[in-house]
Order: sequence, then structure tokens, then C-alpha cells
Amino acid sequence: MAARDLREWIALLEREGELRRIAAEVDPHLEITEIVDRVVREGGPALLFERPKGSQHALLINQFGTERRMCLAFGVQKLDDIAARLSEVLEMQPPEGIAAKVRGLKTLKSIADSRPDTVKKGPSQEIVLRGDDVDLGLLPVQTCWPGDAAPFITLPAVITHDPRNGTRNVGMYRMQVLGKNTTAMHWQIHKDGRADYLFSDGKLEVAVALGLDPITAYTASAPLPKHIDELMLAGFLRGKPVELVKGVSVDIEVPAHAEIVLEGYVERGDLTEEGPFGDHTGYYTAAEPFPVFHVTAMTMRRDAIYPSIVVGKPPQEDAWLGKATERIFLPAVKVTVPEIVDYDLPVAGAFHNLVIVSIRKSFPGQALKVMHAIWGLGMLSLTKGIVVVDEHVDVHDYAQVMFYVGANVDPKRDVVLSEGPLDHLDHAPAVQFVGGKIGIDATAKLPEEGGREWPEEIEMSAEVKALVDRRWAEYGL
Ligand SMILES: Cc1cc2nc3c(=O)[nH]c(=O)nc-3n(C[C@H](O)[C@H](O)[C@H](O)COP(=O)(O)O)c2cc1C
Ligand SMILES: [Mn+2]
Repeated sequence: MAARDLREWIALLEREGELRRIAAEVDPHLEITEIVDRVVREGGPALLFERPKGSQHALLINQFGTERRMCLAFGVQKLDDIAARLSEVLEMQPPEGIAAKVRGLKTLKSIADSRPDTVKKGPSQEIVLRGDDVDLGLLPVQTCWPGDAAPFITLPAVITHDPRNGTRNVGMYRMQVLGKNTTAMHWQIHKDGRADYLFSDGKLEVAVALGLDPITAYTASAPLPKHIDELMLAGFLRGKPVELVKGVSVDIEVPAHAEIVLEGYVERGDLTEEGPFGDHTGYYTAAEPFPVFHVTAMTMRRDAIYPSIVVGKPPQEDAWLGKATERIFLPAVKVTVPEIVDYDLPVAGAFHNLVIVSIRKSFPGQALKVMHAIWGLGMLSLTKGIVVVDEHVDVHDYAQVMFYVGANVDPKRDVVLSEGPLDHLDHAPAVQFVGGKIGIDATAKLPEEGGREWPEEIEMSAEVKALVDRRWAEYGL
């Protein structure tokens, strides 16, 4: 059963030996980062800092830092099992026979039950601070890296509504603390929250939830199309709806079981210099103007636990949020580009720098088709480099991929240079936001593509393999 809130999740982590409590006083200014950096790299546990210096609130970090914890969060054995449930929905066909109809109805019901539920009261509003009482200084917000401009809230679920049609959006966008009741709102240009802000006619209400059950927190980072509510996906993946209550100062429903909620607004033209911030690119992103978020109310549970995450040179904790997205979105990618067998976004490539994709190739030029499809597909369109391999290649085995890139590629023929939009944070292109793309076609070439006959790959025969299996003990190896 999916955790209802952060506390059930912490209890589960503790039962599973996946959480360590730190009783010593530790400084959220840099010190926590250095501790977490070491623990993450060793595949260590989630950490609950019970006494962050200068705050009454405990700080949870590294909740997502390993594949095992990610699977625990979703209640699955492996991340691909989540994708399997989504495939069921995406690949629904008119059912034939009673059994298929019943299965179909169950699938439809699971979609119908995904919508959030509105409830009257929620623990996220046990404590209500308004006006002058709002004080972000109460929270143990981390200054992650020495060059960071200020403390940054790093694991928020930012909720807005599209002013045109009211559809909800939830996104994870870091928030630089500017003062006791203001932060910056780091909506990059390709993001849905930014679009809601630009569609507003001046003022946009915003609510920020901190400290959620892990599935709902994850969905804030999921690259869904603009019109799809992330809380629907959360409800679907949790197998039960997210519960919401009315905000106390804004016309936005907020998670009833959050640890902390910040309510407020942004206004057109009210900008601040945001950054620098040590980012998941492995570099500091330079200061740029972003909207100011004014906090009109801060609500909390009693003894609220503050959630945080550190990003930086990969690998960091966010690697597993990214891998979850890679696995969960594969079925949706395949709906649009059906020849795709599998793909891998290497953690070291910070997710937007490189995609390795395997395809079932049946016509000349198909690898190029797939590259261009990826460069046109949602957030994958920001991908800088794409390597295409044949279906039998394991895209997660980088040595194998490198072998085919070396063996199958004539750089003159098989390297495509293109152009397109790039990640907001990419510092490499000469102009921000647009630049070059590289595609490498490492598939075996068809006669129409290569001109020459493609040689056969070396492989031992099945009979000899079976023989050696049978006789293995005799060899004394
Ligand atoms: C830890 C973490 C921090 C992130 N910080 C930002 C950020 O500051 N700004 C941003 O635009 N996206 C950030 N992202 C990526 C967005 O959360 C992601 O693109 C998400 O899909 C945005 O939601 P949207 O598609 O509804 O806009 C972050 C992701 C993670 C996992
Ligand atoms: Mn969205």
C-alpha cells in the first residue's frame, strides 16, 4: 500500500533499515551537503537530521537515493513494473470476452480513481501563520554549495492553475530564499509553471507543498504534457487519490497531508536576480532574472519535517528521480515512436545531454527518423546527443554501446549534426537555449544505407555452448 504521507514513508524506510537518524546538531549551511554527498555515493541510507542548526524542524534528505528506495516508494520490485501498469492503460483495446472486459473495467476504474479528493480538513493546516508571522527562517533551508547565492528550497511541489482553463500543474522548481516571506521561483523557459505565469494577466496565485508521500513528490518532477495534472498521475501510481484541502489564503487546493505548505502569489514584472546555484549540470548556473514569490501564508503540521535534496555533479540523489522518469515514460515514448525497444539516459549525462536508444530497424534511414522524433518529443526534445543502436544491444550496458559506436559507425556517413532547443541550464552553446545536436547511428547498415555487405557478428554456436555447459565440471575450472 502506498504511503499516505511523509511520516508513513519515513516509518517504512525505518522498518526496512533504509533510514538513519542523526541526533548531532548539523549545519544546513554546507555541512549537510558534504555529509549527504558521501552517503549518496556509497549508496547509503536516507538521513533524518533531527537537529539542523538554527531550526526546530527536522530535515529529511536522500529519501530517493538508491534504486531499492525508489522501488520501495512505488511498491514495486523493479522500476519497469511501474511502466507495465501504465502500458496497460496506454495500450487498451476494445475488450473481447468477459475476462478482458472485467480487466478493462478495472483498468478504467484505476484511471477514474486517480483524480484528487477534496477533504474538509488536513494536518498540513494544523498550524497557520499569516502576514507578519510568516517566516521562512523557521525552516532548515540548505545552502548547498559554497558559491550558492543563498539558501534554496530544493524539493518543493509548486502548484499553479492555467489562467485560461483552470487546469492544475505541479512542478519541482527550486526556490531561492530572499527574505522571511519571499523567494525566487526558478521556472525555466520550457516549463509548465512558467507558462501559467505568462498566461496570467498580472498576478498568479501559487501554492508550494513540502514533505509529501514519495510518489506525489516524484510526480512534481515528471515531464507530463501541460494539460495533464501531475496529481492525477500521483493518484494513479499510488492506487489511491491524493487528498486536498482548500488553501487558507489562496484559491488553490493544497495537499492535506503535506508537512508544510507555502501559499502566495507572483506578479508580472516583479523579478529578482536568481542564482548562482550549484546545479545538476555539475556547474554553478549564473544569476538570471526570475519571478519573486510572495508568501501570504505558511501552514504546517505540528513538528513538521522539512524535505531537501542536493543536486550537483552527478551522481546525486536526483539520479533516481530521473531513472524513475526514464522507466515510467518508456511506454508513452513507444506509443509515438513504436520502433523503440528501450532507451537509457545516462546519469552522468545529466539526463538532457545524452540518450542511447535501441530500435527494431526495418527500413533505411530509420535511425535518423528516431533521432528526429526524439528531438521533437516533449522534454526529450532538449536532448543534445543521441546514439541509436539495434534492438539486440543492451542500452544500459555502456561498454556494449561503445563497442557498436566504434564498430558500426562511419563518421562521415553516420553522424548527424542538427540544431534545436537546448536545456535552459546548458552553458555550452554559444547562445543560451538553442544550439547544436549530434546523432550517431550505430545500427548495422542496410544495403540501401551502406553500399557494402554488412559482416556477420561473431557468436559461438548453441550446440557448443550446451556442450561446454554440460562438461563444465570436468574441466576443473
Ligand atoms: C531536484 C530537482 C530540482 C529541479 N529544479 C528545477 C528548477 O529549479 N527549475 C525547473 O524549471 N525545473 C527543475 N526541475 C525539473 C522539473 O521539476 C521538471 O522539468 C518538471 O517536469 C517540471 O514540471 P512541469 O513539466 O509541470 O513544468 C528539477 C527537478 C528535480 C528532480
Ligand atoms: Mn506539468
